[in-house]
Amino acid sequence: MIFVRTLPGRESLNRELLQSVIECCQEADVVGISLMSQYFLQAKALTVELKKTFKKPVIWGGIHPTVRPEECLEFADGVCLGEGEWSFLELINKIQNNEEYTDTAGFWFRCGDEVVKNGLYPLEENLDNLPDPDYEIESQLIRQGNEIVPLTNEIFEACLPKRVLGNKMVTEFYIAGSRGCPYHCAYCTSPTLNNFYPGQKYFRLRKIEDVVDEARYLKNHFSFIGNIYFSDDDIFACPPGRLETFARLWKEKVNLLFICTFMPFSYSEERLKLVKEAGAVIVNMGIQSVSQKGMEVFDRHVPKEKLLSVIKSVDEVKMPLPPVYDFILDNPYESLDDKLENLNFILSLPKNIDIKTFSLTPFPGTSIYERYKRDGILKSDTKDIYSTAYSEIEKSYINFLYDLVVANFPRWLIKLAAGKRIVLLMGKYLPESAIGKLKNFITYYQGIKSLARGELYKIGYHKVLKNFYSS
Ligand code: B12
Ligand code: SF4
Repeated sequence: MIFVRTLPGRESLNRELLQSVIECCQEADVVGISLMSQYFLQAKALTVELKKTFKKPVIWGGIHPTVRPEECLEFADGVCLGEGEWSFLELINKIQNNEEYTDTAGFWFRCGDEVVKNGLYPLEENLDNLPDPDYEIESQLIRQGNEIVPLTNEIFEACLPKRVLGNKMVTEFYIAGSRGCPYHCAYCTSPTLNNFYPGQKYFRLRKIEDVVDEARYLKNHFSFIGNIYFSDDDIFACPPGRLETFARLWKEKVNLLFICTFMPFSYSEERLKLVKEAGAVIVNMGIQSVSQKGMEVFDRHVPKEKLLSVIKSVDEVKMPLPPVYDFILDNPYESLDDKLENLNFILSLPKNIDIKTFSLTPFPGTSIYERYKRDGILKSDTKDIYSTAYSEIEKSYINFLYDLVVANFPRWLIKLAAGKRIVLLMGKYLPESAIGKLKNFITYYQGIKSLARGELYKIGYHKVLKNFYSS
C-alpha cells in the first residue's frame, strides 16, 4: 500500500512525485487507486503517466468510481463499483492465475471500445467477516514531499491529524464501528450507496468487541495515539445494550479519549452520559441549516425545537470540551434571510460550543448534484467539484460573520455586524480581497488570544497543520 496523501481538490501532482509513485508500481501485477471526487484530477494525472510504462491493469475504486464509472474508465482499465474487499480479492486471484478476469462481479472494464459491465458483488452483510484493518505499517509506503518512503512509526505519528484537547495537543486516529447510515441527506453519498444494494441493508454495525479490540491494538502498538475519532455517522444509532457494552469494554480495555458524532433523532441524555463516562471528550452533531429552505434542500427535517432541546441537554451534561455543531454554508437556494436565520440561531445557543462550517458541494451521485444540474447552477464538474475543498467556504461578508462565530468572537459584536442593512451594504460594496484580509485578521486575533493565555501549544498546532502535507 502506498499512501500518496495529497490535498483534496487543491493539489496538482508534480512530475517528480508522479515518477516516485510510478517507480514503486513497476513490479506489481495490478495497480489499484482509491479515490473520492476531489482526487479525480490527481488520479487521472497519475494513471495517464503510469500507463506510459506500466502495461498491466490499473483499477480504480472508491466512492467516485462507484458513482461515475464511465468517466473513470476513460483513464482506468477497470473500476470497482461498491464495496471491494471480496471482489478485489477475486480479481487479483484471477490475475495471478492468468485467468480471464473481465467477468468479475463488482467491476466494469474497458475492453477496446467496449465497456464490460458486470453486476455488483453481493454486499457483505456481516462486517465481522471482513479481515481486520492492516496496521502492519512496515509493509506500507508513504509520500514524504516528492518521495515515496517506507512508513515508520515516526512518520506515522507525524502525519496523523493533531487536535488540541484541553491544554495539550494530541494525535488522533479514526476508527469506524459501522458502515453506512440510516438517513438520507441530499448532499451525501450514503443514501446513494443504500440504493445501490436494493433489498440489502447497507447500514451495518461491527461487533462492538471487535471495535474495542481494534482500538486496544492501536493503543498497544502506537503509543502516540492519544485520541480516537469514531467516524460512524451516528454513534447512538444502535440496538439497546450495545452502547452500554461499548462503554464498559472501552473503560476496561482501552481507556483512551474519544470523539463521536450523533444525530438529533437518536440522542438521549442517558446515551450522552454513557459515552462521557466512557471517555468521550467532544461530541459532534450536524445541524447544517435550520431554515425551512435549507432543511428542504438538504432533506434533513429536524424541527428547531428538537435541535434546541438536544443542544440544551448536551449543555447540561457538561462534556469535558465544548460540543461541535456543523453547518453547511454556500447553499445557493437559501436567501439572505435564511442565512441570517442560521446565524442568529447559532448566536442564541449556549456559549460553550464550537461551530464548524463547510461549503455545500454537489458531489456526483447525490440528489443535490441532480438538482444543481437541473437548475443550471453547476457549470463545470472539474471547476465546481473536483477542484474544490468542502472545508473552504466562499469569501463573502455573510461567511465572514460565520468565521467570527467559529473563532468565538464576542457575540454582541457579531450581532452588531449582522444587522440586515449592514450585511446588504457590505455584501454589495466589500471586495473579496478585503474579506481575505479580514480573515487574516481573525487568524491574528486567535494567535494573540492564545499567546495572552499562554496557550503556546495552539500556535504549534497551527504550524503542524501547515506542515501536514508538505512534510
Ligand atoms: C470516515 C470518512 C472520512 C474520514 C476518513 C477517516 C479514515 N481514516 O478513513 C475523514 C474525516 C478523514 C474524511 C475526510 C474527507 N472526506 Co470523508 N467520509 C467519511 C465517510 C463518513 C465514511 C468513509 C468510509 O470509511 N467508508 C467505508 C469504506 C469501507 O468505504 P470506501 O472508502 O468507499 O471503500 C470501499 C469501496 O469504495 C471500495 N474501494 C475503495 N477504494 C478502492 C480501491 C480499489 C482499487 C478497489 C478495487 C476498491 C476500492 O472498497 C472499499 C471497501 O469496501 C464517508 C461517508 C460515507 N458514509 O461513506 C465520507 C466521504 C467519503 N468523505 C467525503 C469527502 C469529500 C471527504 C474530504 C475530501 C473532505 C474535505 N476535507 O474536503 C476529506 C478527504 C480526506 C483525505 N485526505 O482523504 C465524501 C466523498 C464524496 C465524493 N464523491 O468524493 C463522502 C462520501 C461524504 C459525502 N459528503 O458524501 N472522511
Ligand atoms: S450526512 Fe451523515 S446523517 Fe446524512 S445521510 Fe450522510 S452520513 Fe447519514
